[in-house]
Amino acid sequence: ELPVPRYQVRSSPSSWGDDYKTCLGKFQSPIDIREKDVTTVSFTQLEFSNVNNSHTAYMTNNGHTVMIQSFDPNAPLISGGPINDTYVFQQLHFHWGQNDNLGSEDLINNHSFSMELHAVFWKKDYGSSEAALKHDDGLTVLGYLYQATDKSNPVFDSITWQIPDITGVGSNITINDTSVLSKLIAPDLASAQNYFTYRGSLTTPPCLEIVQWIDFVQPQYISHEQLAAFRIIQSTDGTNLTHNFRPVQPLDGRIVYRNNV
Ligand code: SG7
Ligand code: ZN
Repeated sequence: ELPVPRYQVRSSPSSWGDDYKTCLGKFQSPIDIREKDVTTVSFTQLEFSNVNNSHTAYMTNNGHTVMIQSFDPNAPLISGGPINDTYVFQQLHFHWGQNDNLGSEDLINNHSFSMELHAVFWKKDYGSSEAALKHDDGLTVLGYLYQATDKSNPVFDSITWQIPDITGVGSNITINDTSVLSKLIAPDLASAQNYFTYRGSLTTPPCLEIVQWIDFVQPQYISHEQLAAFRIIQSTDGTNLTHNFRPVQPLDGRIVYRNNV
């Protein structure tokens, strides 16, 4: 079991390092990606498989985010791009803010987006998501930035109306749309190759430095109302989880790459 992060004042991200020394390390996430400082590299094609199959997906309030999982043996896979091996989909989840002007974890040119989706994949060779956590190339996380707008995004039709059913910590439901994973994580072919990538960490304790981050450059959109639905879930301490993003961490000399498209 991983520890539960708290974003309220009493145990805010700035004090995670008291109990988890790794949270003070030199490969922490999120970061501010400065476009003028990135290094452009030509990676091989980032490939997705099994992503467009139908998947029965479950949505859970785990006390720190809304998480969507599938226990399907044909889980989505990724390979290529900055990663050398095959990585297996584990879960996706969201980070949001108290208002639409903030909420994303990674920033681009110091700009916050309104929400960020993280799709977590573990290295297949390690046999399980738990075992992968023990290796410095254990995880790849795909990051998708969302900007709040007036227009609602049909991708969230099967999600936001059911969030009122999972306000309690630990509650979960089945999503009534077997293509929800594909809609959320399979970007169109052109956007899929347009990304930043860097070495970093989990953004919650224990902040393990085992993640190859791949952040898509093209922002997605979500309506103000759809986004507001996320802020009603309860957090572990019983208050509303109004925000759950970690502030940016020092780059400490790391290089951020951009795929040459
Ligand atoms: C989320 O962020 C959770 C965690 C996740 C953590 O709050 O979804 O996942 C589970 C299974 O509770 O931790 C190991 C892991 O995926 C950190 O993930 S993140 O770095 O992508 N934000
Ligand atoms: Zn995350």
